[in-house]
Parts: sequence; C-alpha cells; structure tokens
Amino acid sequence: MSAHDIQSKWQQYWAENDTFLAGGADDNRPRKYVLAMFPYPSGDLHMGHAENYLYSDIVARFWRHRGHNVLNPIGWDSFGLPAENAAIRRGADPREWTYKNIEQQKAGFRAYGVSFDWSRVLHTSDPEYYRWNQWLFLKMYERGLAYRKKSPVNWCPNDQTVLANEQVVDGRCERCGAEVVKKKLTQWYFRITEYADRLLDDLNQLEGFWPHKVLQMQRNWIGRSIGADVDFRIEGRDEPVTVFSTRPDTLHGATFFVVAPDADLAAELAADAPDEVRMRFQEYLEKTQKETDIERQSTDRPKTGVFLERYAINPVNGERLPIWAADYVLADYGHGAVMAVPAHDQRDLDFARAFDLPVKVVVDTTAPLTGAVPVIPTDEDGVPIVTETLDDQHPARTGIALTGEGRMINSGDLDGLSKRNAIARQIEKLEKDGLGRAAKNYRLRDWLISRQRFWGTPIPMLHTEDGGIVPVAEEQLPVTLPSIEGLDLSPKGTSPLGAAESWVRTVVPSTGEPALRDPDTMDTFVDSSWYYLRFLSPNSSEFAFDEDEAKRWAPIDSYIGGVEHAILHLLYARFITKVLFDMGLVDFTEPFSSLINQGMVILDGAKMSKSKGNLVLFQEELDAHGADALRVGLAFAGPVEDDKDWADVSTTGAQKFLSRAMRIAGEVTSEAGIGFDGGDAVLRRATHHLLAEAPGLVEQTKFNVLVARLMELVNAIRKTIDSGAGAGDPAVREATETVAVMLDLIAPHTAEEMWELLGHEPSVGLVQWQPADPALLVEDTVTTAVQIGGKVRATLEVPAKISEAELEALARSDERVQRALEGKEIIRVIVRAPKIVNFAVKG
Ligand code: ANZ
Repeated sequence: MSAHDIQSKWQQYWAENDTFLAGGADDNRPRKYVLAMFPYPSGDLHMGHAENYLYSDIVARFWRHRGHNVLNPIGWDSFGLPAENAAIRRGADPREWTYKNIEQQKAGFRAYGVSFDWSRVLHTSDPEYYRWNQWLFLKMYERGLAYRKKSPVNWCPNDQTVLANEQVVDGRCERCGAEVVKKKLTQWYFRITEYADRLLDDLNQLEGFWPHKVLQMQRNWIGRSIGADVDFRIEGRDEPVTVFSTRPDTLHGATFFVVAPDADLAAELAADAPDEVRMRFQEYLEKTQKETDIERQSTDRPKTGVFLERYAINPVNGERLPIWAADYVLADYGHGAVMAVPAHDQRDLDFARAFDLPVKVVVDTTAPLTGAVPVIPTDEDGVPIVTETLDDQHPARTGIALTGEGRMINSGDLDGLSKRNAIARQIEKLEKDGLGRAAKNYRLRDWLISRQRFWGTPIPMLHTEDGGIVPVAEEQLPVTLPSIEGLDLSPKGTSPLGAAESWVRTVVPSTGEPALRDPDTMDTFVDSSWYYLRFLSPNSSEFAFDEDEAKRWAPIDSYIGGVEHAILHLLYARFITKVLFDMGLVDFTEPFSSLINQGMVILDGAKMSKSKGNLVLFQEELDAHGADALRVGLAFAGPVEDDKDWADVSTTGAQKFLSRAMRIAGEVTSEAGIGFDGGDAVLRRATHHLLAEAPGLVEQTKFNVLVARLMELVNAIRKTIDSGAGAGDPAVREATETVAVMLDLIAPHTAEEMWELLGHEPSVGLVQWQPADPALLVEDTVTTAVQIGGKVRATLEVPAKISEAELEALARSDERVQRALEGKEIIRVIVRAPKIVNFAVKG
C-alpha cells in the first residue's frame, strides 16, 4: 500500500470511529486540555500551520497514551480585515471567502492526520459564536469595564480604521504597513488598566511554565512605574495641575515645566497667551500631530518646543517655572505634563541646553553612599586617586544627566539623604501637605476595541437622539450583521454598517424611542480572548460556556503557538479570564498553565511568505511525500522553539525511515499477546531505555530527540533480525510494538498500519505506553577496590557511571570497610571513580 492509501484508510477509520473525541463528564481519567492557537482562515494551510498543529498533536497524542482524557479542539478566528479586503477587491461577501477557506483548511488538517476532536469546531464569525462576544461586552459594560471616550487614537489612513497600540509596529500599521497617524475620535474601550497590577503580578506564577522571554515582554508592555503625583499651581489658573514623576526626590531641581502640545491643558494655556505665541503654538501643535509617539520620544532628534509665557509654581520652594509646550511629552502618559529636572533627566537636559534653561543639581552622584567616613580610593602605592568632583560632572557642561545613586543637596531638609530615602521622604511630605501622593503609572493603555469595519462583531449598543446610550437587552442578542446587499464596504473612515439604513435604524424596545445601532464592530482580539472556553460547550445557546465544564477542563495545560502573539493575544486572554473570574464564572485566574512557542519555518534565511515568493506549499509536500513524512521531517528538523530552515527538513529521509519501520512490522513472526520475556538481551535493553526516556523527552518538548531515538531503535531491530536472532525473537516484537506506539505521536498513519501488521486491533492511538522494566535499565557495573592504609579491604560492584561522591558514600557504608576503619582516624580519602577508593588513615 502506498503512503497515500494508508493515510486515507486511517483517516477514514478515525472519522468513522470518533477515535479522538474527548471523554464526557463521566470519564474518570485525569484530563488534559491541549490547544494550539486557532488559525485565521487566510487560504490554504502553510508550513507554519504544519509545524504548529504537529506539535499540539504530539502533545495531545502523548497524553492519550499516558491514560488521560484529552481535549484537543480546533476552530477558526474567522472575522477580520483580510476577508473584508478580499471581498472588496472581488465585490463579494466576506462570508464566502471566509467559509470557503475554512473548508479548505479543515480538509488540510484531516489530510495531515491531526487528532482533533471534530465535534467541537467553532468559527468566531458565526452568529452563534459572536453573540457571546456581545454578551461579554454587555457584562463588561455593566461592570464599568467597557466605556466610550474621545481621545487621540492610532489611525491607519490606508485601512481607514483605528488600531490598538499593539497593532502599531514601528509607527506603521501592522497589517498594511502604512504610516499611522493620530486622530481624535470617540471610541469604545475595555478598561484593562484596572487589571494592570494583577496582569503584572500574576506573571510570577507562570515563571518556568512560559518562555521567559514572553513573560518579560508582557512585563515591559504593562510597564509599571512607581513614583508620585505632584500638584503644581499655575499662575492665572484656579485648578492645580498634576504631574507624574518617578523622581519626586528631585523636586528642588525642577527648573521648568512642560506640557504635551496635544494635551487639553496646552491649548487652554495658549489660549490666553499673546497672539504671536498662540500662532506659534498652533503651528507647533499641527506639526506634532503628524508625528508618531516613537519619533516624539526619540533621543537623537533635536528638542523643539514653544514657550507659552505662563508659569507654574514649584510646590516645595515657590519658584516660578516657565511653562513650555514640547512634543517629547506625550499627552496620554501620566497626566500629559512634567516637571522638568534637567540635571537628572536626559530628555529635560537636552531641552534645557537647546533653549538655554537653568540646570540645577540636587543629587550629588559623586558622594559616597555608605558609612560616615568617606572611603577615599587609593592606587597600589596608597596614593589617593583623585575622583571627579561634582563640578567636573556638571550636566550643564557634560551634557550628561546624573541619573545614578547619590546624596541629596540643595534640597532643604532632604539634604544628605540617599536618593532612595529622599523619594520616600518627599512622598511623605507631599502627602502631609496635601500637595501630592504616591502614584503608579503604566505604559499599558486601555484596550481600544471599536473598529470602523464591517466584518466583525457588532457592538450591541443603541444611541438615542438625545445622545443617550442604551445597551441592547441580552434576550435580543445576537445583533447579527446585515446582508452586504447595497453596502459599500470600502474604507471611508466610518463604519460601513452606518450606511445599512434598515439595520442601523431601530427603537429602544422598552420605550419605543427611535435609536441608531452602534455602527462599529469589535477588534477580533475580543473573539480570541475567551474562545478556549467556548470549546468546552461549543453548541450551547444558553451560555457562553458551561461553568461545570470549565471547572473540569480549564485552564489549558499546554498552549502552543507563535511568539508573534507574545503580547496582544495572551494579554487580552489573561485579562478577560480575570474578569470572568471576578464574575464568578471560572475558578482560575490564568488561562494558559504552560506555553510553548514554536520557531518559524524559514527558507533561505527568510520567513516563508507569499509576498516574498519563497513558499514551500503544504499541499504539494503532502502529495509528494505523504503526511507522515512531512510530520517526521518537521519534528526531526530541530528543537521546537528554534526556527527551522526548510533545507534541514528531509521528507525523503523521513519516508525511508518510515518504510524501514513498516517493513519490520510486516516481518515479525512471533504471535501478538504472548508477553515479552526473553529474546535478545541487547535489544530488550535498548527498548526499555527508550520506554524510560521517552516520556521525559515529550514533556520537555524534545520531539527531535524522540525521532532520533526511534530511528536508532529501528536500526537496532534490523540488526537483531539480520544477525540471526530472526524476526521470531520476542525481543523483536517488543521493540517493534514500542516503535509503533511511540511513532503514533509523530507518524500516526504509519503507526496504525504497523499496529495492524503486528496483529492488533486499532487504534494504536489509544494504547497505553508500557512502563520500563527497571531490571533492564541497570547500567553496566564494574568492580571497585576499597583500600584502607594501602591494603584492599573490600571490593564493590558499582554502576560504571557512578560519581565520585556516590562511590565514596557507598564505600563508607560497606560493613567490611566500616569494620576496617574502626578506631582509625581518616586523614584523606582519594576517590578515582569507578575503580578505586583509598582511605589514608592514622592509628
Ligand atoms: C521628574 C523627573 C526627574 C523624572 C528625573 C525623571 C527623572 P517612566 O519611567 O517611563 O514612567 N514623564 C511623565 N509623564 C510624561 C509624559 N506624559 N511624557 C513624557 N515624559 C513623561 O517615566 C516617568 C518619568 O517620565 C517622569 O518622572 C517624568 O519625568 C516623565 F530626574 O519627573 B520624571
């Protein structure tokens, strides 16, 4: 039979027998929930998919063999821009493109032999699914976690839609690469910042279970800064203005004050300024609005700004600080204004030097920090080394801000304190005087979830004529998307749904008042923030997910996917999980107990992609070599987390290995089920070593090593058969069955066929791995001589690989040795593992 015949035979068998369905509530086996990040239906499956879903399949199959009830479902993240853009190009419905691609990918997964539970398929673009996004939105709204505000947002002029911060990469739209601009719009947000501390602190639980790099990326993204809010009075303004500072210790060193040009405060202050200032400000503001945050914060571009001819009053010493508008201060971080301390902050120093503003040092970074008596460093001859004085290091001269530790100077009663103590002390004083308070700030922004596009979940809100907002009643969900009949989906800056007259015009059911539906749709990251729960009860029309099932299955034991989702998707899923926990719907706070990031499949050093024209097509590989050869080739190509160059993927090599294994299975003549005693001892040892080693290899995701070991065992079987022991040797059957059962993880079709050739009923996928026989694991032993005072007093049989420490301990515990040592003092022990232990003694 050809590889393709074998493939179809077993794929049909699995489908007909529901071999890989997860067990129900009455299944008492321990459970494992294994999930690969669900695919976007972008077209055919590609090598990235082949890799990702191979790994999750290996893990899922492994746990079945270890006696677990395994859930390994598949669904599609099927809303989003590519479908919509394809639809616009063709003048077609995004639904057509989407569901056609899904069917194609489904067929691809079946042809690849992935052991999904096909009874739980979900598509986020089905009303039965997105109805629960709307439910989630209403719950968030009830809890004050969904709100609308007008603020500057990232705007992609090409896709004509807003982007979340996470979707802006190096100032460009993540999807189309167009330069992103800022635009002030009213949008819906999820208040993720309220969960910032928990999102940060709970990362500690995941240490060791998630790649360290991903944890670090999440921490940086949340970016917690600790410091103080300080209130500054502004001349001619009633209300004080608050600034956030991580260095309240440096308050005495503030010499000017800066507001973001695009903050409301700047416009307000400029409004009362002389005409000429107002015009200069207006011009500067317009320029600023065209800049990205990254440009604004860049350290190597010259500082610019406009003096507003207004003054703030330093709350600690009453000094008048000129107020400037400058683009290096961002409107949406902290309070959009800063107290500038040029001596100790590089950005402020660059600005001060550009505009000739004073620089006042308040932390002496040359002062020794410990001990009352300064330790003066000396050279080898005891001559004091002249260290730089504060004067030498003055930032106004060097252009380098003093950011290190030191002692406070020029700061009233803070003088003499270390920077650390001064921060604490200053906060205490500010609090006591009602001029400020301890504060935290996050780089994390609230999650902007509204999009001005068609192909997404409609936001279930109504707008009344008087500007009121009324949530759609839960019983009226889903708010389904209208037909595209007569709609122009092309990007216009407002949602195409707004033009669907009969859809958008409605009434508030309770009052009959006319209202308009919210025309925006949700960011697709909302869909993927909780989908893992929907797999637990995918067809329920009563709830988003069954709480009891969630108790049984969740959180996910192994989550597998690309590192490109290290921030966005994982952070949002973690956030929504915590919200569901607070709602009492789940009993855990982290959705993914362990995370595996696979590397990319590359070709000639570059990521495979359609646009680069360096694609190796999944379907072509499947046709040429078969699913198992592709699976073995990928698994063998390198460690899971490494990028794999296609040049290192040998599907032909894999094919040869699989044929060798299969041929052996056909040769075995001993009967099935006779038990495994006797036979070739060397081969038995090899088999049991692998039985002992393999579970660890899989749990540590060393799939490539497992393939190598299976290749070695197949070679060993061949050798045993050919060396005269013959195909009837019981050790040959034992080894071949072990190969079949383990090979199921990687080459399941071949494994089923081998299992059948060996005289067993299918499915090999449900056979338990046998435990290794400890008697067959004992290492080779050698004889050690134990000498005491130069005479051999005992000999010991020890493992050949024993360590020196173990050998010494073993010698000391031997009765003969203890007797010979009685009354003697041990001066020295010389151990040369594994041969000699020598006790030098006195008396
Ligand atoms: C005075 C000061 C003195 C500061 C000093 C630093 C050093 P991170 O760590 O990123 O949180 N800042 C506050 N709001 C800002 C905004 N909207 N745009 C730009 N910069 C802003 O940075 C916090 C520091 O960044 C704050 O502490 C403030 O400058 C500045 F020796 O206050 B600092």
